[in-house]
Amino acid sequence: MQVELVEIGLLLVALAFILLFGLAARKLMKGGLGAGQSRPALPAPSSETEEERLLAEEALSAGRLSQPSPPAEPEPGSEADAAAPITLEAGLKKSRQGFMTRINKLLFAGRAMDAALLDELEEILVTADIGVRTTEKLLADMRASIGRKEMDDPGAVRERLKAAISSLVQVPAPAESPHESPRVIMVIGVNGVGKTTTIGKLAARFTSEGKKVVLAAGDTFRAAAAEQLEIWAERSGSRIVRGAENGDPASVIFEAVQAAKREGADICLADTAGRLHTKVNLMEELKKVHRVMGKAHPGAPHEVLLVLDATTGQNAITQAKQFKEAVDVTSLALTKLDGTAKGGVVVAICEELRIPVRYIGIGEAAEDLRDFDAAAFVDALFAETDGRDE
Ligand SMILES: Nc1nc2c(ncn2[C@@H]2O[C@H](COP(=O)(O)OP(=O)(O)OP(=O)(O)O)[C@@H](O)[C@H]2O)c(=O)[nH]1
Ligand SMILES: [Mg+2]
Repeated sequence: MQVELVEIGLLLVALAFILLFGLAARKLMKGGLGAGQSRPALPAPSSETEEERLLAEEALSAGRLSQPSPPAEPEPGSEADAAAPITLEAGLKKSRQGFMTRINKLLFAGRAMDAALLDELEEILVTADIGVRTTEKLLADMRASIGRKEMDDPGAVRERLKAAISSLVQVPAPAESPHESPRVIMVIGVNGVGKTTTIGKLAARFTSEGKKVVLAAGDTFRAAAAEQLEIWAERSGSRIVRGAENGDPASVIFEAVQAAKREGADICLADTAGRLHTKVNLMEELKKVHRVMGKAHPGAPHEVLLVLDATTGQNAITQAKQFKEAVDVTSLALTKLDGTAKGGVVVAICEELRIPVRYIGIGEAAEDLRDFDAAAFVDALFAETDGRDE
């Protein structure tokens, strides 16, 4: 009896084994994987039917579907959307919220366009860093151009204000004088305004246009400064010329301009240490750097780009005036406009300094440096966002 039970047990084990073996063999024949094997995950099944898939395969092999379909537009607010370059309208959101929203509320409140309302308008413009002088000029321009009937139409007053601001921010840039390559651009400004970042962004732009760029690490004051520039050089594929820490900035820049010349570069961007516009000795050093560049390459620097931080408001104007006394500032870059509600400072800068704003910074990434286009800037400032700014 015991022997019989053992025989039945063995028989059952053998049957189970045969069954398992059969199942495994079937799976293998269908293309399944054996133990220990791995294979990349298969694409998720699409919703297409077998017939549609065959038709698509046929079309592909016939060359009819050779172009991949364009990537879908990112969902607003999605991760992919966040990676997209910021638009000018988005970059100026804080300024719109800061003063355009207030202006709209004032103009469209159904009040009479009387002296009291104009006083309030004046106050909003002054606090948006347009400044007292520029605001007075703006309002005078508006009053001179607006008709009596238009005065009662808030939409018309808004348009007049937009036109008056537009005409103030148009500062024509002088034509570039012809010169031998490389074009040397000296970048100056007080501490932390965004000089090195602006150079990095410009280097990225120029190299993407196929230009050969040399960066001069003229900020020998801080070791981290050259390292920061080195990162931008790597990122943009530019060459960098560095000197010793605490070395003479003029000699590093001289060497860089000569290297750029020797190597047939198109552009040489020279970084300088941040300096307070009130420090006489530092402004003297800037004059020396400027002179030395001309010795390395006649006509250099071809452009002196003063970087101003928009968040510093009216102080930016004082800085510009003092830098201009030391060296001939030819153009301005206005950074961090994305971080201020007082973008009105652009209007004051254009009106008071009459130096062309060439670039504006609306973020920290390489693509967040934009050419300053007066019309596009005013359009973005006055953009009607249907409550999106609220
Ligand atoms: N949000 C924003 N940040 C900016 C912009 N431009 C520069 N920055 C940031 O401002 C900070 C200072 O920038 P830097 O380029 O180091 O300034 P710098 O003028 O070279 O500073 P120093 O060399 O110390 O005088 C960095 O954190 C930058 O990322 C801009 O347009 N928008
Ligand atoms: Mg710097």
